[in-house]
Amino acid sequence: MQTSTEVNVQQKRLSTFRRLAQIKLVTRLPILIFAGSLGIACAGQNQNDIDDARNDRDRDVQSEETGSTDESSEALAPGDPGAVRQIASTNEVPWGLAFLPDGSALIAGRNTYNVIRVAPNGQTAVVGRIPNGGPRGSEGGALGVALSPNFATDHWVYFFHTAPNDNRIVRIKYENGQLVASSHSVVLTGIARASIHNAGRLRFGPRDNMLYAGTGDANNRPNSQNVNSKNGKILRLTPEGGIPADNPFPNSYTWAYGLRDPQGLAFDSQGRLWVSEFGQDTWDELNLIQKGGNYGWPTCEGRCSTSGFINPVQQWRTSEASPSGLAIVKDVLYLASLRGQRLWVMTINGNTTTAPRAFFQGTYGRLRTVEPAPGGGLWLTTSNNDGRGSGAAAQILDVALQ
Ligand SMILES: [Ca+2]
Repeated sequence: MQTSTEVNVQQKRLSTFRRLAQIKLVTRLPILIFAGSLGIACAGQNQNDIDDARNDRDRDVQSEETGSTDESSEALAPGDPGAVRQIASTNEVPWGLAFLPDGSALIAGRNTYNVIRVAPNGQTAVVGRIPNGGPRGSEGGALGVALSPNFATDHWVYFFHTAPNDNRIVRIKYENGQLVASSHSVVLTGIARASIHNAGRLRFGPRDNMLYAGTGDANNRPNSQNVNSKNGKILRLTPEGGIPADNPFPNSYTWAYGLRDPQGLAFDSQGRLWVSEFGQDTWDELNLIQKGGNYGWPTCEGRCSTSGFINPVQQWRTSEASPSGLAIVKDVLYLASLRGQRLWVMTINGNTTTAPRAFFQGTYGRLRTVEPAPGGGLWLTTSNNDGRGSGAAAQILDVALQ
């Protein structure tokens, strides 16, 4: 734990802009609780990596990339982010985040394979560790987290993680405030692992109770167009790890393909799946997923006119997005951006969205995960300690919505 005094000392080390933002934050807080520092330092970084590392490579030109507008100083509309409260900070690198019925969240520590529970009052505890974690490279590790749709009775928590020889999905029961190590069971193996492009987000479909997983191309582009590869895909599987009978390709987990590194998945009020897509050097994407759809990678990055490919609904210069988490609340989409260091907000309108607007640009740094919170707002995690940012401890923020 840190006192408010210690917190303020830390804040004096921040840039002027960021310091002002933090002081504004503190004044909104009746209680500011910082959680324990439980993580370990990031593993060595491969500066040749493409995705997250673009932040490093292009930082010197980022100040010139001001094509978007920070809307936070303008009049707020319904669904816009409002007041921000810091719940906790941690030396873990938060990735997946799933809410428990009591309103606290289970968070995967990417680098340590620890699973931490964070309560809305900032109380934090390690509740277990994902076994069989492998050397994670730059972007692998403990990634997605999702609760079983029947969690109240079956207690299963699903994890997407890097293992020694693959990426895989496992499930572990969470009972009496702890992961039950003996319950660990493997759901799906054989997703190729790599230093980069591991994707990793997990979601259960709200209408079919099937498990959807975003997988990266594992830095091997042909994977994405091969429907029999588990990589570069949206996979759809039963909660036990089987292939659903109504999947679009025979004997395949593939639900959609032609993807590069889809780190964000979210379902809208119609049960449609939206996916954020980490592009290479030019365009990041927001895609509306169709069963069996081909989203174009590696032939296309961003919109193109190639027959048979489904174009993105929105696209961004990679300097302004490089997206990871995606959340939907009342059919407003929230896209967390790493290199772009902002939260993109847009409202679903039929098969498209309103023009994306940027919030928090430069205020909190790299944003990894955004999740709808039980109270109607969002929880948002920062990722400045993932080896690509300033090194500052990760923040877990509660964001009120208008
Ligand atoms: Ca695409």
